[in-house]
Amino acid sequence: WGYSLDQAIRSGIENPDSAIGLYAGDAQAYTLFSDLFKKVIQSYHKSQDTHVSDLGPIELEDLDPGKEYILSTRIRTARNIKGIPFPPHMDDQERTLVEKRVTGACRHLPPGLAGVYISLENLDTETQNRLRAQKLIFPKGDRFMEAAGVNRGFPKGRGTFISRPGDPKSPGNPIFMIWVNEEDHLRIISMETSSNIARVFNQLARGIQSLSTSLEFALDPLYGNLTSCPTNIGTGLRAGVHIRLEKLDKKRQTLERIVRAHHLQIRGTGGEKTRVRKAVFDISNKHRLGKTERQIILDLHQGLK
Ligand code: ADP
Ligand code: CIR
Repeated sequence: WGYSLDQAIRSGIENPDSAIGLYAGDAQAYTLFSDLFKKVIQSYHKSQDTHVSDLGPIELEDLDPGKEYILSTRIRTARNIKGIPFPPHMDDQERTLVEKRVTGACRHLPPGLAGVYISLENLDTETQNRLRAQKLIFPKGDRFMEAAGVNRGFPKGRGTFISRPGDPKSPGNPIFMIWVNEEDHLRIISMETSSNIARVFNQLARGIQSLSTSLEFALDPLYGNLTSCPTNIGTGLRAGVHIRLEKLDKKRQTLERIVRAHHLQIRGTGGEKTRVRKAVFDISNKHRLGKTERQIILDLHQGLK
């Protein structure tokens, strides 16, 4: 589909401080440039296992019902629609097509997940700021995504499907949403202001299962779900919490040791490549391939505990 090796490595070339620096503009990139991709995948996911999925319901104790440490839980996965180039290589028409397909599929979501689609085009600044503060919409991507071509035409053809625009009365204020045409065609997200990881995961799994019956996703027999960034293949799952750790904030080496031992990763309070503010860490699983979704959630729960 005309996506070249030069394009695949451009973000890393332009940003020598990249952690990965490699992007796939379509599903074929994974096979055409497999010599390079398989090395990056092996080195990041530490796995040569074939992708296996388990989205069955999970039961787990709530780690911190009193919200002493854990402020919120967010679990997301990434999907791309089969037959359409991925965000680094898609054009305006393809973005509109993805929007149509996703909003069409959302009409078949189970009643608890039904909601509205908010296009990022023509949003006034005040609404934009409010939705961004609630983490419901996404900003234009950073310099890594810019160099990869993901930001072309932003905000045209981008938006968020939101299940319930923040009902402050429901426990944990659960939200189910889909970011459309951010770094992948779909980022399917479940979150709430609680540490009830099982509830957040079960809601996400219901959403994924429903969407999978209406949309055909780009899937590889070995690598599972294919994504723009090779760190997101497999389950595509990033399950994490915002956790305030004031004491460990002063003992970063100890925190990093614990996190590494449980195959977790630390991100900043505002997301990837941001700073940790007021000792609020984003702690989530690092590997997305080689373990089922269920195993990733159980390992996260154990590590946080
Ligand atoms: P992604 O998870 O999509 O790979 P980021 O790390 O940039 O990308 O996170 C996306 C957004 O989600 C950021 O605004 C980040 O602050 C927010 N976020 C991540 N984890 C949580 C959480 N547990 N609670 C609330 N917001 C979160
Ligand atoms: C980079 O290479 O730094 C960016 N493209 C992001 C890669 C994925 N994030 C990560 O490993 N933390």
